Amino acid sequence: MNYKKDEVTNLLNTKCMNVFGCSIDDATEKQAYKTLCYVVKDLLAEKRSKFAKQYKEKEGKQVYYMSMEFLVGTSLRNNLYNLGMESVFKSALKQKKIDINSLYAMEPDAGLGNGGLGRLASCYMDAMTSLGMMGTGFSIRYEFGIFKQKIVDGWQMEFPDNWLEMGDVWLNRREDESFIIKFGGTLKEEWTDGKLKVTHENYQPVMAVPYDMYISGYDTDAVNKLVLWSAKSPNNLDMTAFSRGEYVRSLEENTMAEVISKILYPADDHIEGKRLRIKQQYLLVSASLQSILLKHIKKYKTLDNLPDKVAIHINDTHPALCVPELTRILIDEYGYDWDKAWDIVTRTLTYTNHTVMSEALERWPESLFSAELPRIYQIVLEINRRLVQKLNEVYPGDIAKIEYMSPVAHGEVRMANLCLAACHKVNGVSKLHSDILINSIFKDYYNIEPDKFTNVTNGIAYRRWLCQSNPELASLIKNLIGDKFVHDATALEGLLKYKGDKNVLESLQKIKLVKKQALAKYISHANGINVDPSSIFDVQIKRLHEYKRQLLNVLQILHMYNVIKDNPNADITPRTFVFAAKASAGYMMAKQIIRLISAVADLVDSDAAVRDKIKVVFIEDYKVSLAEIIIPAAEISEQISIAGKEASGTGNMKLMINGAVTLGTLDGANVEICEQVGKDNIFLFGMTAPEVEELWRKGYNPNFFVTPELKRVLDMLTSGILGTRFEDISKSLLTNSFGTADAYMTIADFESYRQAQERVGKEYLNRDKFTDMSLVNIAKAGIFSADRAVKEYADNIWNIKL
Ligand code: GPQ
Repeated sequence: MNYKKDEVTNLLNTKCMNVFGCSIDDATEKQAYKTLCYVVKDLLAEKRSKFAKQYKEKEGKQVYYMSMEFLVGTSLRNNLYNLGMESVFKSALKQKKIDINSLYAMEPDAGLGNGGLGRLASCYMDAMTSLGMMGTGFSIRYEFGIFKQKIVDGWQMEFPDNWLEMGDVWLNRREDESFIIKFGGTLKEEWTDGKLKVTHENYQPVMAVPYDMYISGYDTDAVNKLVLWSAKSPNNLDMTAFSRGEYVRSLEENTMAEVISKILYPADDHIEGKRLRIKQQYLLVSASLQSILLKHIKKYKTLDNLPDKVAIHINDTHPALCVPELTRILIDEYGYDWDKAWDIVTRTLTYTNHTVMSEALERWPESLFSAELPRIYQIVLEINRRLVQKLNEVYPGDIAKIEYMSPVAHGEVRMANLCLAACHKVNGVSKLHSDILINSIFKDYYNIEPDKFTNVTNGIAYRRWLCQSNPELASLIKNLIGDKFVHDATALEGLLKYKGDKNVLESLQKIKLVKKQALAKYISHANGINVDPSSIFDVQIKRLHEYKRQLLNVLQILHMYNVIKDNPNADITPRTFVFAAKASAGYMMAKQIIRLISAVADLVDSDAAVRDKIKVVFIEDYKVSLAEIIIPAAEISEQISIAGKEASGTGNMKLMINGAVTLGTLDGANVEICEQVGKDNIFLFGMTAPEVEELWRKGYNPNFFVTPELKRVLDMLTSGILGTRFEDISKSLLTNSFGTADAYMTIADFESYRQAQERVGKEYLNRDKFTDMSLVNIAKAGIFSADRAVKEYADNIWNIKL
């Protein structure tokens, strides 16, 4: 948008006067921050209204992206960048003696997600908008997002994240557009004129109130919306109870209703079968679908053409209730018969799977499901009945197979099967992951409907992760190859011609040093530790999960410690190991691993012979805005999950585009990163997914893989040298009860990892060669852009012409 400095100053003054009754000159810092956000929000609103009008006239198809998580992070800088107005605002504020960076620093992260899945949803909103698509995100306005993490004596402590205090500036409440959601109750069935009518009675109504957040895109006319539902008790409920003299109960029910959108469940890649969680899911699904259908009917006067005008995307199974809820609304509220309703449902819905781990595949006890959602349960049973009938024709008599594929079996409702039965497209999130889906867990569905399955490898909003968080690197790239890459990430390949160019390599090294210094400053402030910016910055930043194998990293550090202790003059390239990770609050093993990382950090630091060679830092409270500081400083990107378990990974892509070289297994999107950069520009180690499978089949006993070096390291876990004795961790690795020891094959991959780490240390010494690797990684990262991924969704899944 084109505004002059004086016009911006006027906007700020007027807004500040209207909201706070003072000019921007007299505003407190908090008032200045809010004023700035309100002004930016107004600009987005203006753009949005033009965009929506254009779109309405075009009658194009649009996407609704349903997700229980959107890890938005901060919005202010991103919005200004996208509007192309960062510098004009910066100078207008500067004139008022306000540093825009200090206002940026006041913005809390909107942490409405746990990790990769939620961040992906936000990256896709950015890309849809940048591509000019009409896309709306739907989620929940959690009053408390992902918890704040503090490390106290090495242990993770969780604190509530009250983000709304400063973060609500971006939200527009639209109370008038609320919907009633019905929980519990009973069903009354009546036959009239040969037609069954089901009435839902005695339910507890909860009101879903929408809050809009504008989503900007780069250099585009589009502005999209993320709609966040908040649960509220409908007032009439209080009044009836109140008038019966049940004052306390009425207030109790108030809080019961409002508790639904109170807090984000902090479990990642793992289900928690809690009653409140299914209520959250139904609130999201029912409110969103009611609003989509109402809007559609207003515009087209019919729902018959819903699949032509609307794609509704289910982001993992968390919003899988879309399947029965859309069926219900069409039948109960719009009078469709089953076949017609089901036809619309199946042609409208699509589904992405994000994991193959069985503990993350959602299933609900039938008893809980039917009590909370009686009508939905009834519809699920009918979907199941019809499906089983059909499967019986395809696989006559194969009871085991049919049971495996059923949405309802063994007293449970299985959400993935519900999606597979209903959605017309299903995708995994990397080539390897999508292959595993069709060859293993979803094989039986694939065999009957192969065309339903496809792959879309994940992508990232690289303008945030490169241009905004590493402007130094972005500007070097611009000087070398022009600015085409800001629109089209594949243009980064132009950098390849600078391979081996001394000047360019030196510039890259300088920029990396600047970013490492900035991170060192953050660490010194946050952890009180001084790290050496000339050491290798080796980072593993992601959720803490056993399958991601932070433990493998720590064991290797202990091994390096031993090497240095044995020979203080050993040829070890100085290294700073950076960890950042939140553990799900109830995940004890993950918390112990954090405790272990801290203990190893202390051990290393307390030893004069070691401390100058290796440093271990655990940075607390990992979140989007912290990732934006760590990633540009990274040189080694640890992507070391056991092969076959990490569906894709997206941190790997963010690190790569900032010039970090991957040290990883052939898992998830690492496989495609390797394809892009070639084996010489990545440090690979470990078993492949088929090798892992094969070893399980043969029978895995970790004890056979323990080398003398590793034995020494494992003994340290329990010897007392670390202060605490880590008996549980040691047992989880070694005690082979019922074949469950070392479930993530940390021990089997240790030796190969150790050797890869040795190579990293050696190759880093040849700075130009290493920087060349880094350059190739930047140049080849373009394919991992969210723009590319969203285009593939539009083409292959949503059937939207761009
Ligand atoms: N992922 Cl099922 C999550 O972050 N949370 C989840 O609950 C599930 C998956 C991740 C997955 O582990 C990563 O490999 C992916 O890159 C990411 O989703 C986005 O697809």
